[in-house]
Amino acid sequence: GGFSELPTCMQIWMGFFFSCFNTRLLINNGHFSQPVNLEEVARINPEVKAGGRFAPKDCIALQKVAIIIPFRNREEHLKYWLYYLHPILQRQQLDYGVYVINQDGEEEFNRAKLLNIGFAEALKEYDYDCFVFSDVDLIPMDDRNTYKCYSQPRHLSVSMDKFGFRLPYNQYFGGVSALSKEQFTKINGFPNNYWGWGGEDDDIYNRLVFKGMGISRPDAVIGKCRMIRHSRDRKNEPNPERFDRIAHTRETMSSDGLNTLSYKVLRTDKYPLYTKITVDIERPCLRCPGHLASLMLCICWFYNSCNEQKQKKKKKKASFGMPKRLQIGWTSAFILRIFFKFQT
Ligand SMILES: [Mn+2]
Repeated sequence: GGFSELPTCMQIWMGFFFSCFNTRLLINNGHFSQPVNLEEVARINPEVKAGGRFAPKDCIALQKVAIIIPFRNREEHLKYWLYYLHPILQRQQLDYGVYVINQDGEEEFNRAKLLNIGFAEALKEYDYDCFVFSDVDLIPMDDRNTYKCYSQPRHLSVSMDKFGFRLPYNQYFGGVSALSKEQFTKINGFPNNYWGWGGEDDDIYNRLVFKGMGISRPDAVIGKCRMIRHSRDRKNEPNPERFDRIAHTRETMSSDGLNTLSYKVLRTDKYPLYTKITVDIERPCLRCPGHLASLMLCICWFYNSCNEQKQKKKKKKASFGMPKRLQIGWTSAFILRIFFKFQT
């Protein structure tokens, strides 16, 4: 028989009962204290292919799911995530791939932009129709919380231990969420301009509402999950602009998102349990000293060339064709630029 004769996958609830029991047991007893050995995890998940790809063998999965994890310096959490999630996702009989999008450099963390990049990069590799966006430190506690897409955008991490197993507020869309390709493109993806902690999830929520969609959620029991405890990361301070930005989603969503996404892939690593894509996410930074100096340089150069033309008309020749004050400005900008280039 050919591939096309395979039946469609059905989730087997009896297996689910035992497995969710297992997962709960492991998480409750372990509390993320025992170190995880990834070679061991790969050994006990032999069906997972290079780059963290899996598809059920004896049936056709209902959806092709890319799991996107925004990432920087959280190797320990990633190990736990892979250890817990690979068995769950296989039991859920998904055709899936795991993409860890690693932000290069020392700029403020930009979760939403990394998620956009994950969407774009995953699609280059395979014809995914569903995208699950997950923080690296969130582990579901119930197998029935399926990492797939629904007719409405799905919020999966609805009762986190961190918030006393409740939703912190009704509009909350952070943690783990799932959007189909259509839902994602309909809202022009996620915002690219949220640097630092907070706000981007509320912006995404606004986008969905403005495009006439509602949020689907599992119930509070199925939606239970644990967050691995951690202190705030360096370079992920609360974003002071976030309240202002959230208030203007309606105006900004069409000009900030998938259609304005720009980044550079620095490297792609195919590990046995995941694909790691390291990206330069190109912060447009006019306030940075280096950029400020470049800007001054540009202005001075323009000034200079304009002046030169004037001088030519007057047929008068001054040194560099510009006034003394500008000469000083130009030179100091040049020195500044070199100084900051070497400093950073
Ligand atoms: Mn966290």
